[in-house]
Amino acid sequence: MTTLYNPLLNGFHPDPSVVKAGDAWYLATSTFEYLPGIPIHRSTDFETWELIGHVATRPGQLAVEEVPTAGGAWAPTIRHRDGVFHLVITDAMGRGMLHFTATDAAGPWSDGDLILKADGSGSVDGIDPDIAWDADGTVYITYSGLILEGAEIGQHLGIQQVKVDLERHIALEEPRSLWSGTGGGFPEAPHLYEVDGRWYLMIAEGGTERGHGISIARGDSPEGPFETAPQNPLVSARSTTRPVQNTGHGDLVIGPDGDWLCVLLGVRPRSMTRAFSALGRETFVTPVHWEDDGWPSIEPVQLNARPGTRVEVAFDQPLDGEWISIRSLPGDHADLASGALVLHGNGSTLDDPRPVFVGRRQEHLTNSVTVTTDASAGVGGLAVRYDEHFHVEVEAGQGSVTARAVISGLVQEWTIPFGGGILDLHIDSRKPAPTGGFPRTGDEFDLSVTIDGERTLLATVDGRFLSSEVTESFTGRVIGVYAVEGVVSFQRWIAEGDDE
Ligand code: 6LW
Repeated sequence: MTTLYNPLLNGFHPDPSVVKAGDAWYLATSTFEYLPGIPIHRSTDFETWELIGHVATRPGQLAVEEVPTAGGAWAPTIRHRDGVFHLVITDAMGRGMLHFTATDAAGPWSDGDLILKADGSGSVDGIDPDIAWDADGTVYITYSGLILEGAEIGQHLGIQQVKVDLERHIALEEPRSLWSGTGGGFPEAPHLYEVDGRWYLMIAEGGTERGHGISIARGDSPEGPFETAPQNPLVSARSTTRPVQNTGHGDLVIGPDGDWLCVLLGVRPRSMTRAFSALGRETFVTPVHWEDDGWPSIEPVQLNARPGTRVEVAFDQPLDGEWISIRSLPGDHADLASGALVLHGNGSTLDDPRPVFVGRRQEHLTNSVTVTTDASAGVGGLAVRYDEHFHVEVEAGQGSVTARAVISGLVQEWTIPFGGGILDLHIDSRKPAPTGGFPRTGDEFDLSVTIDGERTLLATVDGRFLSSEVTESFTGRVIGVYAVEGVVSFQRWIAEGDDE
């Protein structure tokens, strides 16, 4: 039973991979269409995690500018060898399967090299690459053989492996199929570990939803053959009422007290049997025990929510690394020269692939954000975004303030007149109002505005529509400011929330 806070990383941080280097642990997670991409968090106690940088901070490292919703940076593996950090990942529907290196996990990281098929005809075709070395220094890339493009898009070839020349970044053979689980759908997230002379192949199977789980097999060689563990799945929340669901996609590491730990993804759904996960897939941790028979057992994930937080930003400093933008870098949009955050609209709205938007992950299930805004010379506001098809916002400019809900093409607006000047925009995510019966949704949004000291509730919107179960997006809620036309300045951001 871990006494560590769980989630380890609040807000959408799926597909975690962890490595120990020196006296610290480093976590890498997925970022999909957002930039900067692939955050690296560091801890010396597995309790407090600090965002120390990102792998993808420069144009060209990932090609997410054009990726479809939830394409982009999927599922990294981070390892450390001979003083060098290695990170492999698939830039899904972008560049392909990539290998990045750095001597400092905080960066700068390399530009990223494509891992080519043996015939050099393009990227090895698959997701969730793992990188491992055997005693001879042979490099194994083991991955999930999901075809992402072409006529066979969506076909799944199971767990695949190639030996790779890491200098030339090319496979040395055609892909070989390995053990691919116990029959669950979507065998993915493979990781190889050599423990006491045996090679263990751990994977996720069952899909990243409620059927998700972790299974393991072992053999005498990194190439297999592998024998499946008798007690698979090692961990899964399927068919349970545990507060952390969808647990899977894990990576193993020896923790601070010398015991093994598994970091993995999970969600915290709320409501009734369907239940909705507003924050998306977060990073959790759970203890691992090696049994006498040489097989590991993994404990069910225990929820141990962190205390609430309050973030206040006056925009008089450079933006910290928690700010992210969509298929573009925050620096492409944020003008901080005046001591406020000024955004220059270009006609793009939140329905478009690259809006003028700068935001932060929603990290708490109950959350309030207020931003002080001057839209006298433009149109823009405060939004909660899941993706282009699912977002809610409070928008000011051109003589009015409008609350808007966009739900997969359905749009509803609530508008009041506004004479111009500075105003506060508010979006609160809160538990649903009691109905006397079972809850029918996970949360509700209150969309409000304060003008000349008077706060007005413009609309209340059901939060279920901005959840991973409804949107089918791999990400999670991101709350941010945006501009559509003209110049909009934001002077103060206050976000506070907790997980009560
Ligand atoms: C990731 C794969 C997965 O590559 O979804 O469902 C993909 N699990 O392991 C994106 O998170």
